[in-house]
Amino acid sequence: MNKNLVIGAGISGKNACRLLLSRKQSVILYDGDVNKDKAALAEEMGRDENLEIVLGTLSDELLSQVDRCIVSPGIPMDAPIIVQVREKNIPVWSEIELAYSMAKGRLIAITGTNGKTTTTALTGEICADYFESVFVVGNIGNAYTSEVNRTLDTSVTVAEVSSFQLETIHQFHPQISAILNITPDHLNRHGDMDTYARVKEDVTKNQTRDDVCVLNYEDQRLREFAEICPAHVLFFSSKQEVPQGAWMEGENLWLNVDGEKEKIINIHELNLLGAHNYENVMAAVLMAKSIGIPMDSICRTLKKFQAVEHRIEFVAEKKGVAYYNDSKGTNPDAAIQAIRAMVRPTILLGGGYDKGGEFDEWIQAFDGKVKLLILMGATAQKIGETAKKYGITSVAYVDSMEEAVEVAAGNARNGDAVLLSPACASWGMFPNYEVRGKIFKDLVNHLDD
Ligand code: UMA
Repeated sequence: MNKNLVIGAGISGKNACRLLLSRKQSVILYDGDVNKDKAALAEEMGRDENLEIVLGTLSDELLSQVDRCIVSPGIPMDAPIIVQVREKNIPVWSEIELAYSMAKGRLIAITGTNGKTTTTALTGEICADYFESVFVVGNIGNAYTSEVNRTLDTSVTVAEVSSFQLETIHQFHPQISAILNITPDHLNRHGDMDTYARVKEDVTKNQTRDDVCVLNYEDQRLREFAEICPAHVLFFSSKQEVPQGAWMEGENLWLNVDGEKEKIINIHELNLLGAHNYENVMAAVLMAKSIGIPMDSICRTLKKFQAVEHRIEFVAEKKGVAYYNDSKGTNPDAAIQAIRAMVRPTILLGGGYDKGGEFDEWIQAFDGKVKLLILMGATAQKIGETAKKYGITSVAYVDSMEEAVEVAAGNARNGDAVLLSPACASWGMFPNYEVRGKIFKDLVNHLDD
């Protein structure tokens, strides 16, 4: 009895496992992939006597020894192993719930469909420039459980949390939360928009009036959610002044949290492009102010902060063609922001894993800028059909990133841009969007100057 079952031997599962073993708890590490190397995995986990590794099928006998299940975010709630666990009434905890239950210090949790990674990285950097002990964790690629043993009572942890991670939280309680926006994504996992939105809103479920929640005023759903949000709400808006929060007016960002209007910064002092990024900056400033960081310190960090990798990232100029990597554009809404940020005629590389979404709005946002659409992956045909509906006929279908870059380079002329912004997840062709982006960058960097 009293064993933990950790499901998924990826970044989250392995770190959850290490954390539990460091606390002398017994763990069964389970992974559905029977092709994983069990011996190598055991070696990697330090051959602990409290650890048992199971691949493929988990026997009822082993399951009867389990009293808590820690689930990796990539495992859907209808996966057979989760059904098996739930039938036995074993509580299912998200990896971030486990981390939260053991971590010390204060927590900032950032969610939303797009902009999470940039906002988390920026908030983390603002905090790190002011506080002694700061950790940046979560969906950004650094499992929360990997840092728990280093947290102190004085620590501030800044977590990027996805809807997958929020699905199985229980006591998870950030002092400051942010929901940046909610647009369709991951509908194949969550079913419908309402369920997806509710999961995101759950980041606030244990918050009280003593806590802060930062919300996007321009998102109708979030503006309505503010009425029932249990935390004290601060808004940000790229369009209009808000009574409590931050907003953009002309070229300046403004703040009003204590009844005093205060200028944050002129947008030209930032190294980030586009209205969506100014929203991310405002959200980060509101969170930083709420945790007690003075404006002069916040502004120093804002002025030096650079865009994160894979998010409208400039790669290189080759033969007068500018190449951009937006591999993190894993849904239409994120990809819309990227195409809007382009000022040159653009060859656009898109397509990937099929999450069940629609591509109409993305294609409508092309605004005559896309001179060639190069498509790959499971969604290629669906995107191609949608493009045809809107009169876009300059479409090429390719089977690999190598071919995509070759076709792009062959068709690009001096003054054009080539943008990888797939509007789809990478799964099916790549293990994750980072690998997809790195392969793209590598291919671009090898093109002739
Ligand atoms: N597996 C099973 N059964 C299944 C599915 C997967 O056993 O039904 C196993 C796989 O064989 C693999 C392991 O589970 O060994 C992978 O687990 P995982 O998919 O949860 O991935 P991790 O490596 O733990 O990474 C996760 C996040 N991945 C996902 O949510 C899909 C990472 O976010 C995150 O950085 C990491 O935890 C640390 O917190 C990535 C992501 O794509 C960036 N996130 C999505 C997004 O941003 O859109 C939500």
